[in-house]
Amino acid sequence: MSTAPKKLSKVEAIKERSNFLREPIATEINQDTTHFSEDGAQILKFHGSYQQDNRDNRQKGQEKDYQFMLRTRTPAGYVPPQLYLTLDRLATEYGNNTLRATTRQGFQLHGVLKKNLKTVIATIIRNMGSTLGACGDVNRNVMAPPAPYKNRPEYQYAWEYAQKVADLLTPQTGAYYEIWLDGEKIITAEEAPEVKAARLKNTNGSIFPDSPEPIYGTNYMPRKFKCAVTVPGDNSVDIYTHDLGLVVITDENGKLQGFNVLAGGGLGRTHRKEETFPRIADEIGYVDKEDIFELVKAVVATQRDYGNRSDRRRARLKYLIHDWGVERFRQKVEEYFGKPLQPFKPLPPWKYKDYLGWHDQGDGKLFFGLSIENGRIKNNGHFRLKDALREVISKYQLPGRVTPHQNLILYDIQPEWRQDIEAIFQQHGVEVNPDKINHLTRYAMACPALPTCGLAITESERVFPSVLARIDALLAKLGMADETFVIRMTGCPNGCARPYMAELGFVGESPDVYQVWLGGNPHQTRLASPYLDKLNIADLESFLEPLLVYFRDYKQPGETFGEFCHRVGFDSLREFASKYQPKSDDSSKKTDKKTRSRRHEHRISVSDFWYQKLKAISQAEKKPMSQIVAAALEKYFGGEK
Ligand code: SRM
Ligand code: SF4
Repeated sequence: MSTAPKKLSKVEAIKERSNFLREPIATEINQDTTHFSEDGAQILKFHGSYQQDNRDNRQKGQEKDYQFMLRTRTPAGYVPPQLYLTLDRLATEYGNNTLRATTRQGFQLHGVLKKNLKTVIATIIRNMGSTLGACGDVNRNVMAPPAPYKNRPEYQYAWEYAQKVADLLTPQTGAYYEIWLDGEKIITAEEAPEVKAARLKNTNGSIFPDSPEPIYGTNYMPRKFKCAVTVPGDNSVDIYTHDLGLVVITDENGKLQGFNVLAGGGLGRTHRKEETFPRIADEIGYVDKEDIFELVKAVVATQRDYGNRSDRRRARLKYLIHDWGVERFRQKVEEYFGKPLQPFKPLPPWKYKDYLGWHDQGDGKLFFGLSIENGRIKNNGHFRLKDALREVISKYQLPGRVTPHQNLILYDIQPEWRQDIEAIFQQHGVEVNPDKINHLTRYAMACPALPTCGLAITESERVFPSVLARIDALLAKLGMADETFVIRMTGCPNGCARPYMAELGFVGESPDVYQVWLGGNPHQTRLASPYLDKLNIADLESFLEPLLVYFRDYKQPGETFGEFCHRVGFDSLREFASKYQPKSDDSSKKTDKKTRSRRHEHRISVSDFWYQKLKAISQAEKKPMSQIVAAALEKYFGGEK
């Protein structure tokens, strides 16, 4: 068997020759071109920007309609008012006039031209923001529950440590400020001294002491790396999907003791490549609070030094843990950590929380969670969410927290402002009552996909509202209008809207065709499984109806759709579906007439005389009126259609 070292991937060489993320973008940004070279586009990611093109405008033989997406690095979703208002303005002046709240609590701005990139990034930095490390092979935005409870110390710790972990793992190269601010260094907040010290402390090779990048070294990480910090019981962050998950552990007086550690979650996969798969994180152990930065460094160093640098499809930490097993992984982490990890502490059950609507934040002020469909902040006809948010945030100077569910929480609101804030949203056609938001939409997410995402195979965000409306209509037809479950869609198998944790997940397979994943649960603690490889979205109703009827008729009290699918198993679902005969009484008895799908029906009017006649025949012959009309028309036209 050959033991020759595997060839490194192309991106490894690009990183190595970039001189710590400087070239070629430092040169190419000054060139009068519409886009960067391939090397430039790769390095640009580390600076928080993706080179994209508007795929709706692609034309054979013509240059692509190049544009750039910018992503903010906003630990725990924190967006001060100054930053929000800046992003809002930049989106209008230089972008596509929308902002997008992401599934990792950041904001994205789409449609920026290369010639404006420097202005846009510099303006973000000058207004309390950063895009450094929002993309690329480094630690990504660190997540934490967005709820601003001032009287619950564990939530404050989660925010504090999300920020500190983000600071610890921020790239240290001077490239960012050199390129975008011509060398001027602007820091919004000073780093905690313990973070600075930890970055320089070497335990058994955990850092490169002489490198400008002590934690990452010349080659950075083999792949993106994702962290979240949460509190016991709060799974608003989808804790099992992160490379590294930390759970704040406090004593009975609310004082921080330490952190439970999970590792090895991740969702990206590739169709027809069985060696790639979504995976949920394992419980690794517990560390005292004094040791938390050493632990983070030890996990990062393990992935940095042993992660796969040859095959980017298999380079995430989840594959290292899968291949090694948890025990071997823990031992390697302990080597860099310098001592054994303590046993994982017991935790209460996880709950998914969306924090929509009005809440007391515990210090006399309020916070307000606003639902944003697919995270897209825009103006569209009478619906003027972008204008409304700008007005509310600038009038009251409200800080915000983007949620992991593409929504936005505004906080530090005086109770007497509430009425006016609601009025502003209502005047702009924005619903403020979460109970009035469609129940499927409230818990659903879709990724951006077309036209901006270069990896999209199918539509996602653009078709999702109509897909949800069709499922809603089907539920109503089946007498299940109150049924709610978590539905997520992505335009490819990378899993950006975390569809593999949903109760019903759609994953783009080929144009108009989606893989269907079933069996996740409402609190996102279990991975779903692939149920169907190819569903043409046109067949959505005929595919779902048998599954929903089976669920309706055989579910246990309180059971949700995902839990039901998991309990009965896919064989049983398939058997039921194969024997299923749609019953006409499903539509007559249980249909909500207003929402029934009428895709193949048209209305005509008849005079009252004919209507009464039809009604009498219908009652006498016990046939629907439509059938009698159809028979009469058939006779009149002699069978031609
Ligand atoms: Fe993602 C790549 C959008 C969260 C897994 N993701 C992309 C790119 C940049 C496409 C590209 O590489 O050219 C997408 C840009 C689309 C566009 O036009 O805006 C993109 N990802 C997003 C966002 C905006 C989706 C959203 O609906 O909000 C999320 C931005 C988060 C942020 O603020 O940082 C986003 N991406 C995720 C998540 C969810 C999460 O992190 O909680 C995942 C699955 C979790 C995971 O990483 O395992 C995710 N994105 C990927 C992958 C697959 C990674 C893998 O391990 O295989 C890619 C492709 C890649 O990295 O090669 C990808
Ligand atoms: Fe693009 Fe795929 Fe992510 Fe959707 S899931 S944004 S299509 S990479």
